[in-house]
Amino acid sequence: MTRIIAFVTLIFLGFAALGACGGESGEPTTGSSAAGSAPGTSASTPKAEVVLSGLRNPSGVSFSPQGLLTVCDSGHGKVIVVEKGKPRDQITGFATEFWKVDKESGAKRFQLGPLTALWKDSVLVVTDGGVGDGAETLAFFEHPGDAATGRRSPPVKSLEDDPSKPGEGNLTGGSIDPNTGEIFLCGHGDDSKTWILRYDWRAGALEKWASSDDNGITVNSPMQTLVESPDHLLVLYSGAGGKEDGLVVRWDRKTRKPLKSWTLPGLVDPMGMARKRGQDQLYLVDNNWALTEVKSGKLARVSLGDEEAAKVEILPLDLRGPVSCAFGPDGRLYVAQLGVAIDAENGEVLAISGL
Ligand SMILES: [Ca+2]
Ligand SMILES: [Ca+2]
Repeated sequence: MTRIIAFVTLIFLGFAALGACGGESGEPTTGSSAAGSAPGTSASTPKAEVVLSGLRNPSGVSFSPQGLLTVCDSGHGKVIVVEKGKPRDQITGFATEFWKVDKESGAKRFQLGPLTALWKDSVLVVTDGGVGDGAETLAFFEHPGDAATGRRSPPVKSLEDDPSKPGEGNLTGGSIDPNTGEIFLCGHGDDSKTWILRYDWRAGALEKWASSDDNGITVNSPMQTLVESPDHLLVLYSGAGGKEDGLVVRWDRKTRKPLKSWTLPGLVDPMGMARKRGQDQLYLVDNNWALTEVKSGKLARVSLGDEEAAKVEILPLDLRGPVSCAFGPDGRLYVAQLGVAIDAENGEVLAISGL
């Protein structure tokens, strides 16, 4: 289990570290310079534009009902909203923690705070990954302000039959059902179970929705949920860091059982998943996780067919440690990525057109 925990943590860190880039001040900036496009690409190939930089280990990206880009600047412990091209601090003051502290040197790595931020109408729902497993909650905000002002859900504690196991943490990869408001999240606490979590508004509780391990899914590190339909939930697993073992699983929302899974040939550590309205295909970002550096990542167009393996088309685009992605109302794919280094102000969000 220790190995699994380490792995999950690595993946998580990679996710959080994604956004650290930017100006010397550490403040987020926006820019319009073209960046990230592979050389020799034509007008028909994807093009990337930097729309937000200066982030420290960024994490989840999403959009408000009004279409405003919403980003977890995780290492800075805040959530940023971009309106008319200008970033503003929406919620600040979240706790942060370092994922790894070297026992010998004391060196700290991967500063993490909020990992997912989603809107339910005018309420911003944020996970506070910067506290310990078993203490993490959802926080609800009706106005901009300090993290302490948010109403909190109860945390998800450890398994009842073994109090020694950690509670659920690293509440990441959230998605929301636009009709019911249900929120699904990936938990990284009890790795012997690898829970998918659900927030039920009526009950006001975050519950252990389904255990991947109990359902025969041995690949670890769920990183992104995606409400596919009233009947189906997709979950992306990135598996072991640096190993080509990622998986997409379609779950039956009524029975809470997996219906089908697909391997992802050519992808190493996929962490972000989005579907463009009106398209059947998925877009996945591959972080290509490593503990010591931020490696080149990939963007892939993925088709889930009848075969065991998904059809994976790698798109010609240079990414650096991508961790999360979401389509905006303008039809572009917004990708949060770590940038050239973790724990630095060089994380950014790219807007990718031509998909
Ligand atoms: Ca945590
Ligand atoms: Ca992997």
